[in-house]
Formats: sequence, structure tokens, C-alpha cells
Amino acid sequence: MTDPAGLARTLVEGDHAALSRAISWVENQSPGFDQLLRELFPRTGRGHRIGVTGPPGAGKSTLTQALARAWRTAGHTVGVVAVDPTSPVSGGALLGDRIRMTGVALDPGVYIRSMATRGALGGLALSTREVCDVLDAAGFDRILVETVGVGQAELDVVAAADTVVLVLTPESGDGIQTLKAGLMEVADIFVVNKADRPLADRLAREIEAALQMRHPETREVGPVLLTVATDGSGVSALVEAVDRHRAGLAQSGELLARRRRRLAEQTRRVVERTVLQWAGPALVDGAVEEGRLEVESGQATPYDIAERVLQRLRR
Ligand SMILES: Nc1nc2c(ncn2[C@@H]2O[C@H](COP(=O)(O)OP(=O)(O)O)[C@@H](O)[C@H]2O)c(=O)[nH]1
Ligand SMILES: [Mg+2]
Repeated sequence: MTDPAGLARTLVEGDHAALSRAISWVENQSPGFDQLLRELFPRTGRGHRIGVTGPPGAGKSTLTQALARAWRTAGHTVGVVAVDPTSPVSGGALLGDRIRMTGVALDPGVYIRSMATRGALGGLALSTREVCDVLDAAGFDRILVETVGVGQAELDVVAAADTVVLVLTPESGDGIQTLKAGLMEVADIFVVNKADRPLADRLAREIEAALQMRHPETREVGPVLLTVATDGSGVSALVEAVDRHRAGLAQSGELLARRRRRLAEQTRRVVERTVLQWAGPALVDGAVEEGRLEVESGQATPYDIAERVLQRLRR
């Protein structure tokens, strides 16, 4: 096993091989990963974390790549994490995306990583957050987290970002009526991508009308932005909106408030995971499996099974 403190030091010096190793360590939750995160944690909190979410095919990967390029051009370093909760294969997710993103992949100021940690102890959101913490500690100025779709697990993932960009497209359905509950609420910035396609303007106006209803007096959210990710139209306005959003949060004190809430949430999840880890997830799985028939047949209740686990732990 590598020494966590040593790896933490090399990583901070900007070594990409060390970075890859550190991320794998954290992603796979290999022994000592929490030690590494403990070393890195004091160095986190600088990077701007941006969640990019929206239905599959909306253009999130194309837009993420365009954003990465724009920030690079402006002299910032950019980390990208593509999250796929549906794929059971760790590290193998979104190969297509990775290949398409090679345009920026040769630049040492950009680091792109896909992850698929459906089985991660403590949940996908925590695991993703920890990978972002590694990138943050490594000094990346902008950290983009792209989801594949808009399931609950994915909304949970982007909810940890400072700024959430929701990408929609006129192709993905009959306007905003078809949007899942909770989707509008999670977003700070709304983008209608594929503005080169018909009805993009109409969708943007529909979203604006819906937002206006939600915030009748104060316009908490900016205007809906139109982009064509494939040719870069509207990307600089989006970059500006994202940067402005974070500056606004910092100025109002909301950035600190948000981060405090998220820190509390992270702490809770880490403690829960550590307790579960200590007890041994096998203990829980085993008890559930063992008690399944008893519960089905009415011989025992779920509470009896839980009590049995506690008794075993006390021994
Ligand atoms: N016409 C058009 N096609 C786009 C645009 N942005 C992305 N695409 C295409 O839409 C498809 C899905 O894009 P992708 O970025 O993979 O979407 P994701 O699933 O949301 O990550 C790809 O074939 C892109 O080339 C756009 O603004 N206009
Ligand atoms: Mg994608």
C-alpha cells in the first residue's frame, strides 16, 4: 500500500499519475482511502464545483468539453468527472465520452475521469464528492461533474456542487411539462442546448415563464441561456453566468452557507459509512438475507431482524 501522506504530497505538486492513483484509491475505497482523504481534506475548498445535469443526449458532454476549453483558454485548470450510476463497471464508464473528450485530454491543465461506483459504500454522491475533493486538493480551479441522466441518484450527485447547470433541449420532449419533479429546483443556471434546432426559443420562454412563477418578485435565477455546444455558440455567455453565479454566492454569504450545509451532510455520510464499514456490510446483508423468509412468512418483523443485528454487535 502506498503511503497516504506521501501520495498526498506528490498529488499537490501536480503529478497526474499520482492523481490517477489517488482517485482510483478513493473511488474503489481500497484500504487506507479514508486516510488519504484525511490528508487531502485541509487543502479542499478552493475549486469551483459545477454540476452539469440533464437528460441523456441533451449535449452535456459536448457542453462540458466546450466549458473546459473556454476555462483553459482563460488560464484556469479544469477537472472533469463523468458519473454513471447505472454502470456496474468501475472506471469503465462512458468510454465514448472519454474518447470524444480527447481534444482537451492531452493538456496537463485538464484532467478527465469517468466513474461508475454504483456499489460504493456510503452512496454515489459521497463517492463523487470525494473524487472532487481529490481534484480540489490537487489544485484544479474548476471541477465539472457531469451526470448521464436525471435520476434521483444523479440529482443527489450534482446537489453537492456550488453551481448546478441544467441542460435541456427542444428535442427531449413536449416542453417542460415532461420534466421530472425536482429537476427545476436543483438548477442555478438553465441552458437550452441545440439552439440550432427548431423550438429552442419556445422552450427557453417556457422555462422562463415557469421560473417567473416560482420567483415572482426577485429574479433569483438568471435568464435561460441558449447554446449550440457543437459550434460553441453561447458558451462564453454560459462561462460568464457560471463565474458570476459563484461570485454572487460568495458576495451574499450563500457560498459559505451552502458549503456548511454540505459539510454537515458529508460528515454524516462519512460517519454512517465508517460505522457500517466497522460493523461489516456483510453483517447487514447476511442478517437481511437470513431474515427474509421469516419476515415473509410473518414469523418475524424487520424490527426483530434489526434487533438481532444489534445483539450480535453487542457481543
Ligand atoms: N445539433 C446539435 N447537436 C448537438 C449539440 N450539442 C450536442 N449535440 C449532439 O448531440 C449528441 C449528444 O451529445 P452529448 O454531448 O453526448 O449529450 P449528453 O448525453 O447529454 O452528454 C451528440 O451527437 C452531439 O454531437 C447542439 O448544440 N446542436
Ligand atoms: Mg454525456
